[in-house]
Amino acid sequence: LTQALIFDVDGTLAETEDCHRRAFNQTFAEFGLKWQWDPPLYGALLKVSGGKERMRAFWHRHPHAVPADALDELIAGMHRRKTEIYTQWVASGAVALRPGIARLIAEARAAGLRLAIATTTTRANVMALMAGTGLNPAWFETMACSDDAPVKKPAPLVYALVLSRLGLAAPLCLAIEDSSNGVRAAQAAGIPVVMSPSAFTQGDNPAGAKAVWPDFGGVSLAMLVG
Ligand code: XBP
Ligand code: MG
Repeated sequence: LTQALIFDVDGTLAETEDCHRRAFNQTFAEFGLKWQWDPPLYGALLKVSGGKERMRAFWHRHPHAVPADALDELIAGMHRRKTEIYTQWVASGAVALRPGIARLIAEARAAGLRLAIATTTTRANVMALMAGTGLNPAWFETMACSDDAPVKKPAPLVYALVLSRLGLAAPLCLAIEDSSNGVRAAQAAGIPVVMSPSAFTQGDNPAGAKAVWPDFGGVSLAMLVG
């Protein structure tokens, strides 16, 4: 019997990735770099989870733009600025929750299920998204973010951390994801997982997900945990 729902954030709670993409691009321009990520390129870069890791992966394709010994500091600075831009946008309502998410969270709370967050994004991004979409952070018993789990999805670390904080065995939880990286992370932690691909993860391999839906609008709590 499922006792806890563990939600991914980016792509699952909301279609945040285009906001991330535009925040990266604004940052690159402010830092005087000629990097610009259009949607198809960003879709490919999303295979690397984590903003800092994504920028580093891109640099490996275009190493001439920045000398290697300047890279760590540049990426750290750009990631701080990107987080500033992104949090400002989402806190002021730039993205809405995906269909069905607010209802499922309300139904789960009413049914006494425990709620948690497992994400490879920065904690400040999660707090800003919740502020901008009317989710109360207090509804979530624990939120494991990149700040706590530096080895990112598809590694299971962030999910293992949530399990230990909840004090629950993996089969008593259900993970809710939008991407192949997320499904693989949950599965590697032993947690049953369902998936609804987001705009940027339509082509992702759903292998390992016990159900796949186009969105959560038609998904009842009984379908999730029944
Ligand atoms: C989401 C991500 C995040 C965001 C950027 O993956 O990969 O990196 O794109 O956030 P998931 P940061 O939904 O699987 O958690 O810039 O804060 O890293
Ligand atoms: Mg996601």
